[in-house]
Amino acid sequence: LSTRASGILTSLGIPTSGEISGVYDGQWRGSGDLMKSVCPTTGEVLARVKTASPTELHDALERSREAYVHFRDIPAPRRGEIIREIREALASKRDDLGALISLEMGKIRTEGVGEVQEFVDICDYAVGLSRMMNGSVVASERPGHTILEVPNPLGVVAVLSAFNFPVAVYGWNLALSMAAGNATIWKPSPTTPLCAIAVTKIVAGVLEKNGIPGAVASLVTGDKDTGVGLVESRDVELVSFTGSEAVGRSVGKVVASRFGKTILELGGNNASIIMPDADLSLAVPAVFFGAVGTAGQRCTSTRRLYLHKQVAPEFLERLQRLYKSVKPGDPLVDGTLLGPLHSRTACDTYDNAVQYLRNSGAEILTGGSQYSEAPLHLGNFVQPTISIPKTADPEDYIWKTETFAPILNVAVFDQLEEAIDWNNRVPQGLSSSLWTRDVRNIGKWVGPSGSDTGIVNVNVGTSGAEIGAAFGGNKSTGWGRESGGDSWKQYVRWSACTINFSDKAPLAQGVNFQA
Ligand code: UN1
Repeated sequence: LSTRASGILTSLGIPTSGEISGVYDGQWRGSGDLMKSVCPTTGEVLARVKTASPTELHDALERSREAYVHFRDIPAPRRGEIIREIREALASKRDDLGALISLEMGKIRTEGVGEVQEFVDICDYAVGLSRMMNGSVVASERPGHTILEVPNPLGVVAVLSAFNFPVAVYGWNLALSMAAGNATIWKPSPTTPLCAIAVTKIVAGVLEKNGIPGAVASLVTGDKDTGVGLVESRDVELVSFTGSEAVGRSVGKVVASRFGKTILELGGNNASIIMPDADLSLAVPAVFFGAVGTAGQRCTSTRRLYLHKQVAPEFLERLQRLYKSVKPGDPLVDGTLLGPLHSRTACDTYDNAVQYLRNSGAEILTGGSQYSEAPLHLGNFVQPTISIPKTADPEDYIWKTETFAPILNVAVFDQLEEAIDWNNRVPQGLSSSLWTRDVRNIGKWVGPSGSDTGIVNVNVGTSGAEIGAAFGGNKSTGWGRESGGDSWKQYVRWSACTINFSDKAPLAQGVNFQA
């Protein structure tokens, strides 16, 4: 192992040789297939991880159920205290864990550290929530009656997370799920097992110290079969899935067929719209970050840019200047803005998308190929690309397809209504952003005839949401919300309790049923 990699692993208590256990439910083990963690920057094999065998998955689910039964009776503010300790433990490892994210996933260091910060933030939020998950008292129509709406713990929550946010998205789910009194079982992306192991070690340390069963936060690394096992299990009340639309569709169906609950965070195909009165000194860098940040591998990445015809030439000129200044490199080196794509497959997807653009007559303004010079040839480096497709028709394949790579497609519009129509006429509905200083445009954009996405920004890019608001999308992005807002309400079971404190037992609606 390179010294760079072994330093990071050691700082997080991960062995630097041999096979690493990728299953935790109070005890570490793993006797299933071996899974490799590969560094996307250098191609170095970072570790071999022992995944969950079918029996181990089954056992982990059983331990999770037992842990839930224990945990649900602990008062929520006490659960909050444990979350606060997890927050402290994560914060003390912020830099090391951030570096591991850069090493294994490929995002640049400041974004890796930012992801840990996002986990810390949601823990803070959940600590507060642990004293505020309020039900309500409803006025009854019957004398001497009271109706309570009571949130109770739900059960076992499975989190199936993606490679692009290997830490934060689990954090959103774990923090709320714990505050709500559930046990959580995590199946991370098969290509980022080390991030999951490092996080689970930190969380497990706090649970063990508090005498809480470790299976309150279980980990089962594995491939598709492990995911299917969780999704099909009747012992899992809620499945929170982040990933592709194709897989999400099947997760949604399977869980619905057993009457389980889902949160689905699937594809994004996010647009920024630039009005003639936009402040370009803010809008250009924001689009640059939205499209090139994380090498275009956020669900919220900017993939479509709609420019008003009055500003289009200047905007593109300024944007291209930023694109040309970007140097690809090791994401762990300070100052690098462009790391690798996460996998070789992603490079192929990028190549195919660029080829399709070329074949269909698009103009490639900048980018369009992989970086092949040493040492970049060892990793999955591709040039951020701006293209002007031949058609602006949102129903065209180019516009309605999410490509998980730094490719930005541009079209020019005349009227805001037209741009909003283009924004909305794709299958996905995660994030969108309008750049203007005119309040009338803002009113339209955020209102009933405005953007139909789950995240609707003004003078803020499509990506980089804070944890305080609910995160999620509409249409083929799936349904459900994570992180802030009312998201916690999905992690509990609601009971409507009508209580009769009186000496009479009247029926609702004045129904008379006397024999
Ligand atoms: C994702 O890409 O799945 O809003 C999550 C953002 C981040 C989270 C993205 N806070 O870009």
